[in-house]
Amino acid sequence: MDLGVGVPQRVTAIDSHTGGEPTRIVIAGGPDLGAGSVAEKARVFGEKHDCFRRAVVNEPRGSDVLVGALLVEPVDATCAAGVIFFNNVGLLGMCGHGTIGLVVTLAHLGRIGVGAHRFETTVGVVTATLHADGSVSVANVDSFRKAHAATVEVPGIGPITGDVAWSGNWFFLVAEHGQEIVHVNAAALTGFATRIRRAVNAQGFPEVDHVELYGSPTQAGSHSRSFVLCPGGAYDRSPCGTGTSAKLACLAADGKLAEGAEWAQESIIGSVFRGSFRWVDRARGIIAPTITGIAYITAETTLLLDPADPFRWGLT
Ligand code: PYC
Repeated sequence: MDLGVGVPQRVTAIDSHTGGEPTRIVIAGGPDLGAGSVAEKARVFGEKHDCFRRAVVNEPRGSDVLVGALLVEPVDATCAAGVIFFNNVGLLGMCGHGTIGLVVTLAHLGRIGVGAHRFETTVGVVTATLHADGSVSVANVDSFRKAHAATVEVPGIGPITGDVAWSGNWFFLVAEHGQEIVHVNAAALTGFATRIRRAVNAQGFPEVDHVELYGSPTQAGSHSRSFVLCPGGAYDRSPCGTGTSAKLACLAADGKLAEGAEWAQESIIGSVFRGSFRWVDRARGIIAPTITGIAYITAETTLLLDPADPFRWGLT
């Protein structure tokens, strides 16, 4: 129906989910971010095209849990693509579940096949391998623990002790929290972790944007189960690729997991990522983590941004 009020901008995207956590990959119709590295393009995206981010992942087209990814030209010619990850409140450095979704999306489009592929992200190059069984292993950026057993005073909760780690995003990882890591508790866990993050940010670690509460697994063969609070207040339905990488960095630093040994991390809904690490610099506690998971395509879609729609750029 042509109401004669203007031509909608068309944005082509592929939706997938990785262990229950959704990703929307924009493959055409995104803004021109100029030349430069993916980090430079991400800066332009954040400064000049934040409305596009909102339009793709926020309501009414998306939701708080949706992670978006914009395919861009890499400057590194060895890379299959450049990718900028984003969510309901801003840009993400790296995204493990999103990279698994990216690989499955590019395979679905016939652009890549089984084998190893390099991707330029905002925080460095990662290598993702599509296996013949459809699973994907992501060799994430170098990861490390920045602070061990940091205690913060959380108003209404009391002292909480955790580790701060980098794995493409910043995490505060907590073992002693007294919470049951079960899906029916998601709302309470979200509130609990949000209060912890506020205290962590105010008390020495302003960079932390993800909080990971972990505990005992519920499935045979798993080593841990976790709840991960994401920057915009949603919780990760997957075990979180960068969150599992951060966990591996802490296990490595504590000598609790040997180089090359497998770690199976369950999410709050029971999906599992398998991880392992290789030492990059043992003396400085820097590891190269690899995370394996599987993603499924859920939609091939064209988003329409109608100039007449007062909410075409999404809700803030
Ligand atoms: O898998 O790394 C991840 C991730 C980050 C935020 C949501 N998922």
